[in-house]
Order: sequence, then C-alpha cells, then structure tokens
Amino acid sequence: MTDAIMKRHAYACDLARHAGVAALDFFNRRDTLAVEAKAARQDVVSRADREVEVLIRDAISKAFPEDAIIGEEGSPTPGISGFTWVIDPIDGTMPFLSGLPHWCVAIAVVERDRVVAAATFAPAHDLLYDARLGGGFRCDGVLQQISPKLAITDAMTAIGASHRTPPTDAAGVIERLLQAGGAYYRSGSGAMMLADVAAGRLAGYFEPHMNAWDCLGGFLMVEEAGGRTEGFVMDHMLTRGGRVLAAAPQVFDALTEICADVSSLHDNLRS
Ligand code: LIP
Repeated sequence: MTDAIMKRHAYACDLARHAGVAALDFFNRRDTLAVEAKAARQDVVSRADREVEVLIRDAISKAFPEDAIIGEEGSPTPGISGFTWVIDPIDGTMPFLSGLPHWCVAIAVVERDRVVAAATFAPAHDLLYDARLGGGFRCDGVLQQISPKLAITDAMTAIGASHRTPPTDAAGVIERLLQAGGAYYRSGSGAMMLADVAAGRLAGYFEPHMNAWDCLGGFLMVEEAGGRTEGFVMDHMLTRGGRVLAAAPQVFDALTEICADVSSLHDNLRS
C-alpha cells in the first residue's frame, strides 16, 4: 500500500464528513431548494447538489492539485498524477428532497484502472462507510467482513432502476428474485445500498445501469468486505457507466443467474 493511497483514503474520509455537514444543512432547509428535472422527472438536481460538489472539488484541488476529478454535476477536471477522484455530492437525490434519510456523500479514488479508496458518508445517520485497497472495509470505523454463510434467502437484495433502462429490466429481476425466495429493497441511493451490502445488511445489489460516481466506491467496499462484484472496464465505467452487480460471496452466483438476461452492453440506454 503506497503512502499516496493512504493519504488520499484518509482525506476522502474527512472530506466526506465535512461535505456531509454542508449537505445536512441543505437537507434541513430542503423546502427552500428549487428543484430541476434533468433527463427525467425522477432524475433531479438542486442547488444543494451543485454547491456541495463545488465544496468537494475545491478541497480536492487544494489538497491534491495534480489529481483529476469526475463529478455528477460539474465538468471533468483533468490531472497528471494518475489519480482520479470520482464524486457524487448527494447520492439519493430523490430521498434527500423527499425528506427521507437514505442519501449520502460518495467519494471514490481511482488509480489508473483500479479503485484504491472510498468513503461514503450518510449524514442523516451520522454513518461513515470506507475502504482502502488491501486495507479492508470499515463501517463506522470498525473493520467488517461479510458472513460467508449469508444466502439470498437470508436478507433483502437491493434492486436499482432509472430512466436509462427499460422498466422490464428491473421488473424481470424482481420477479425472478422473489421466485428464488429472495426479497427486494430499494432506498434510492445506490452508493448507500452498495455500502450496506459490504456491511452485511443486504444480500446483494443489482442495477442495470449506474454512473461511475454512484457505484465505484461501493465496488471496493464489497470486495474489501469479502464480497464479489461483476467485472467492468474502468474507462467505459468512467465515461458511460455500466451494469452493477455486487453480492455476498454465497449470493453472487444466484444473483448473477437471476440477472443473466439483462443486457450488460447498455445497448438499450435511454437518454
Ligand atoms: C441515484 C442512484 C441510484 C439510482 C437512482 C439515482 P442520484 O443517484 O444512486 O442507484 O437507482 O435512479 O440515479 O441521482 O440520486 O445521485
């Protein structure tokens, strides 16, 4: 483990908490926020998303001026260090604006083609999930591993969906999951649901298509917690997003079979 990765991991944890304070302030006065629909009525953004992302970007640029930054709301910032910060200032925008607690600040650090650090802070729960490549997964500062005995019938499996893929994709997976004796769950924050797979609270997570800022940190967390994730090509994920499947070790094969006929090529992405 290099010193450069350890420094970025520690900074990401502190920054996620710091940005979370600002996000929580917006959450507590969310009725004052003007909400804009982006590509669909369920794909929304407010001043809170934009201002928290600026806060995060400014902090990273001061601390690591040679690193690249990719965020949900702003334009990419190029870098020359080989490290890229991938950020979602408020993941779970719909729950956030609806007054539900299931939302988070999601920060991932990529070194060339691998995720090396992740910090996801849920301000309404005052809960930090974090992971470092080779350093394990922590939930509230406690190193945790997923039980190797957890089966798909022992917990809920989260299924995400968005306007970007046909409703039949998620509906078919939910039907087959129920037929397999599983149960489905969705909170609206993919980053937080992936962190809860790592924390052993969910058996697995599937979404036909997610953006990099919603899922990259969660991939590292699940793997560092002893879970399994579906492979992806980093450049494709950073530029176009991709299919997400992550699960407890004894759940992965069953969930992969349940989701087998959902395209992983995103040939049916809708704008
Ligand atoms: C959300 C994702 C979630 C997806 C939602 C939405 P946002 O991100 O975390 O996985 O199902 O449609 O895209 O838009 O709240 O940052």
